[in-house]
Amino acid sequence: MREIRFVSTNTEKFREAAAILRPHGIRLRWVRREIPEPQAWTLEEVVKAKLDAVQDLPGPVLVEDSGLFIPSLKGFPGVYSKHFFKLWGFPPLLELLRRRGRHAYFKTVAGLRLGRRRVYFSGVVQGTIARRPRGRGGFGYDPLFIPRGHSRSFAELSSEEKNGLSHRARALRKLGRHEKEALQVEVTRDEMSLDVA
Ligand code: ITT
Repeated sequence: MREIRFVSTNTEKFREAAAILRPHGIRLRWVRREIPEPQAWTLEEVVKAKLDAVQDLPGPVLVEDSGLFIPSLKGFPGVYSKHFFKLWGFPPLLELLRRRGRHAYFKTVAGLRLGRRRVYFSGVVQGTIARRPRGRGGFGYDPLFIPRGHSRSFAELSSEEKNGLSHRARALRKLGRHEKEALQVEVTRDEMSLDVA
């Protein structure tokens, strides 16, 4: 098992990420650290700033930033999802959406630092905003989000079901595949150098 440090303040996020990456042979070690998020227009910019802030940590380090984007609100709360949720919760969103389109998507951008190299992976899941919060599972905006092709919200799905189709899972599975390929290249290189030796 390969070990990667995962820096976040969010326990649920860590739990999901750990479960998603375990089948890829990656064990996440949680580093609970609050990283001030810069005012930015994109999740990518936030993730780059987060990686800049964890340079003191040794070994491979993973950070991610996620947001709920609602096109009829010009993408809001998007990159501001965290602050909006903390300050206001669901009511103003539901009020704003009374006469607007309810299409929404969740997006995750994950950034992995490997020595001096950085790699980024993103994942998106499309869906709609429920008329009222539904379900007790998950966290954050989960009770509001109904993934496309389903009738239940993320908070009404089991954690296995959410991890089967979530934005986070889509981003982190790409990372898992990338790491596996990178490892294969390393092994092949070692075998080649053994042949040559
Ligand atoms: P970090 O310390 O890792 O930044 P965080 O909870 O602040 O943890 P984000 O900034 O990525 O994480 O999250 C932005 C907001 O979106 C925040 O309110 C989360 O609760 C919410 N969120 C993130 N992922 C979610 C998910 O899978 N389901 C529901 N809400 C989610």
